Amino acid sequence: MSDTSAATPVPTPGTSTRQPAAARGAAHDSAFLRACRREAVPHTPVWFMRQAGRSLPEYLKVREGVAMLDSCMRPDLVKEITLQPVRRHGVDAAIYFSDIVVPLKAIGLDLDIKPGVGPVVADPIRTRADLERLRPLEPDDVRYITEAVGLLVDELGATPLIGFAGAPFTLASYLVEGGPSKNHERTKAMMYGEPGLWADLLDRLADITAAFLKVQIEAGASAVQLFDSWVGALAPRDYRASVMPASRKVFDAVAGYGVPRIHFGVGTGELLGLMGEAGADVVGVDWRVPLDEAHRRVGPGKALQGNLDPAVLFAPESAVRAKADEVLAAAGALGGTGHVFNLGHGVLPTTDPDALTRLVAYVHEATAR
Ligand code: 1CP
Repeated sequence: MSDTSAATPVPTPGTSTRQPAAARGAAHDSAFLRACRREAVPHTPVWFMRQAGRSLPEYLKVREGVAMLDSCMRPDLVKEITLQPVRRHGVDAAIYFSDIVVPLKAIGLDLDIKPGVGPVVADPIRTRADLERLRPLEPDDVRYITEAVGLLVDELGATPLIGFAGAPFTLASYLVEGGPSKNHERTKAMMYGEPGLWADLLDRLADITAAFLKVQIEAGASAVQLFDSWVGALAPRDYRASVMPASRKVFDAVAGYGVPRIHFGVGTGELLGLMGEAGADVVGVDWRVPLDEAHRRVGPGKALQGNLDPAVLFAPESAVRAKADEVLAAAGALGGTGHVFNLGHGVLPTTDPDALTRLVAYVHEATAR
């Protein structure tokens, strides 16, 4: 069900009166948004998950002495870090610099992002009483995001800005486990053992996630991506019964804005059809399933994003080009549009940034029409 009130966003008092839809207008005809809408494109658009951050020396420099979560709350830094890969690589879209745990921090949870580890939660969410700590997210909790998105949209002009959030399952995994997890034991124990509590947890996270995406869209983001990075740990039956309702709630909540909604996870070959069904306009595919097969699994009417193996960037340039050609050839199954070139997961931290720049130029050149 779509939230119809979402169609007429009300500017937050005290912020710019610029209409977000108008701000987005400059990017409307960009190759990226056209591909998401499956319209004809001048070339296949390219961006990279985790294009900002770790792999860039200029990122490491501006982050010196600033903790990860603190950097997410400083609009000046967010703007600079988001723009760095756009300037350097000439990618077709910017991804807003933040993290999937930012909305959880914003509602007051005691969590941190530990260098070399990832998000760590001081008191994990494991009981019904713990749910009370997951209060709704209000736009005022994340004013710095409204401000930073506004700064970015002004600066980016015709380059679209992608907003993002973590999906309920992936957020729940961090909250229940207390940090990164390989097997998601406690998360699955709750899902199978206390289905009522699990459903309520995911429902609260869906509301928080939807509110977080709305803030970014209302401030001017041109597209949104829902990262369900770890949902590939589930079988389709469990995904459909225990996760899809919450992810669908998020997609439905932002449907009224008309911005493309991208849905991404890792190891999700068996879930691709369901991830499309959850409400995505664009389905992100990791490197394990070729895009022609992914197209068959997702079905018509949806664009695909992906899917070069991030490790390929460590091979010589001729090999990178050959593997990029394979991705582009498989994307041919989509019929000439509806493909956003990306990696099958985030840029690995030790990737040579020049290899990324060369890849962008190569994809543009190879697909110029
Ligand atoms: O100090 C640092 O530089 C810490 C590294 C780092 C960075 C640069 C973290 C910690 N988060 C981020 C930024 C970030 N996180 C972005 C914006 C940058 C960009 O994409 O260009 C985005 C989109 C995310 C999203 C994110 N955070 C995801 C989903 C994406 C994915 O790769 O699957 C996940 C799972 C997280 C959690 C997280 N945050 C940071 C780390 C190291 C992790 C993963 C830890 C784990 O393995 O569980």
